[in-house]
Amino acid sequence: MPTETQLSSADLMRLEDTYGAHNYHPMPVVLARGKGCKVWDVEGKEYYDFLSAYSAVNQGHCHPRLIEVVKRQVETLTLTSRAFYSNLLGLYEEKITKLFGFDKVLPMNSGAEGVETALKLARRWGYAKKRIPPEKAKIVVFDGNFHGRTITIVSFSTDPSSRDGYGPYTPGFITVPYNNIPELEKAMKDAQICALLVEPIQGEAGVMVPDDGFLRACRTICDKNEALLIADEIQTGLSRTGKMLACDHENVKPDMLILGKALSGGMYPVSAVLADDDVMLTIKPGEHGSTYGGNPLACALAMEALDILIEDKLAENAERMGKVVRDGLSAIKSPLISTIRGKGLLNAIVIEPFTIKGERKTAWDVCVALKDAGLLAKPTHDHIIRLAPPLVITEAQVKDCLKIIRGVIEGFEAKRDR
Ligand code: IF1
Repeated sequence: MPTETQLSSADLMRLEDTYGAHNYHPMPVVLARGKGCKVWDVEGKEYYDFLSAYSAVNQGHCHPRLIEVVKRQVETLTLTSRAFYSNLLGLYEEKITKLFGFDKVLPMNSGAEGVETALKLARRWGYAKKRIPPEKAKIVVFDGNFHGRTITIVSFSTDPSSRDGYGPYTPGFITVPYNNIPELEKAMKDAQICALLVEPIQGEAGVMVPDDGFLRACRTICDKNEALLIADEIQTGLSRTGKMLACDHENVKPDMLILGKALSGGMYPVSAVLADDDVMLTIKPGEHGSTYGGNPLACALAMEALDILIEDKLAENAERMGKVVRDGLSAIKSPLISTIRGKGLLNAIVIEPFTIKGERKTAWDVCVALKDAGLLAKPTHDHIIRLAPPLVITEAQVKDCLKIIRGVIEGFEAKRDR
């Protein structure tokens, strides 16, 4: 049996295809190493990572400070379960609640678990505090949403590829068009609504940036209708959009804040739901939890990951470098790029479908060409390419990446059918 180092990318892709579930269609690249904004494949080819594991490695791949924390903690104490107290959980809880301005935090693992936790808290609050009749609580969500892949979460997805074939579905969700305040205003009047769940920018939908004032309007409408505003900042949070939270662009304070992904800097699944006592204490001991939730390794990592964001001023860098990215993309002036949008270092380009020798080309083909040119990105839907490098990227690296993108776009421009 060849050793790991002797297996080629092709060998390893074949292994995944033979022995792994086919629940993904990855780009044809096999990564073996990462550092900062760079990753290397099995053959040693170097790439810029412009996906950042969907904003989980905001601090950059294998950040030295996070490696140190893992090394130290993994030899000390990794998991106690919540049957016992641990020496790091209280310190982490104090740090994160003071940082984001909430009374308490409920620590979980994956983002989806964080979202499920927030949905449970919202319903509990609806019954305990808003006096919604039992089993009648409703939660408003937006079309185009992506909040994870559990059955309850896909129950309110409007994306057939996420939702179809998983029924029967969890009831109690109302969908309104994203970025549509009049429709939201109407829907929220229902007295049985306990909460509104919103992504400040819809990542998976294609980096859909709502109008200025949209989040502020969500806040106002929730206040007017005695409903909780839940912000899913799993992808937009933790400096990605140029502020610590995307909600900060409009000075909006949600009633519940959900974090994940970069909360551990790409080292380990760590998520969190933050809320004030009025909401958080509606769940009593033994009524919710998770084996790994708030474990010492997760706490140590999350505290360091938050410090890195602040001390390395990654939100400020994301703001500055995001402008360089969008200006550079606008300067490419190709009919292949119909739209450029985003905030901070969460950006996307929309590719106009085109043909070469009569063969239809999509964003996937552009991403394969970008890969061959040394930049990794992945399309969301057929025609949108998300561009989200680690927030540690330098201006020189951004300029380097813009050159790569320009070269690929101009290459297709020269070959496409007129
Ligand atoms: C996959 C998408 C992005 C999220 C928001 C909750 C979660 C996510 C706003 C759930 C997770 C991930 C899931 C991952 C790919 C990626 C993704 F393409 F699926 F939709 F980023 F846009 N809220 N997003 O973005 O967090 O349970 O995954 O930790 O499923 O392939 P999770």
